[in-house]
Amino acid sequence: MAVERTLSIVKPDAVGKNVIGKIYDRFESNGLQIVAAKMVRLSEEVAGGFYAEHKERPFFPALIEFMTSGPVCVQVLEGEGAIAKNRELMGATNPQEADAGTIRADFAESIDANAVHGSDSPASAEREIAYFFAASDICER
Ligand code: IDP
Repeated sequence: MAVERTLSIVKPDAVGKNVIGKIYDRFESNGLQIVAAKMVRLSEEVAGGFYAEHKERPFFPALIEFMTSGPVCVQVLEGEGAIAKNRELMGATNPQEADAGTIRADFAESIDANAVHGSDSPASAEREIAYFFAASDICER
């Protein structure tokens, strides 16, 4: 399997619960390395641009309100099959439907506040990484 990079976000609910380290441990214990990371408070403009594909969905205003409600941790994860591996570790979008032992099953309450984001395809990963990081921000390890 090819080594890939994917964009991950620890969302405001998980940062607020003080479980950043527990979530990072899921990545590091499962073959993913953090090659760039920062904590930021997203503006409405930045959050809206990130989730532009959902702009017409009914949940978009609530999503932006939530994503700007507190700081987030944004990181680039690298590893073999990193995009699918991260999605597997995250679990289903709705934590009530997420498999036991996944990040969302263990740390998230609801579909609105579901602890983490992860790119869902190579094209999204490329766009999302570039949205938050310059090439020079990403460290070779
Ligand atoms: P993903 O985060 O699992 O990739 P997406 O479908 O890309 O899921 O949706 C982005 C985010 O929008 C979700 O993580 C969730 O927070 C929110 N969301 C998606 N669908 C719904 C919904 O039906 N109701 C409320 N929020 C939703």
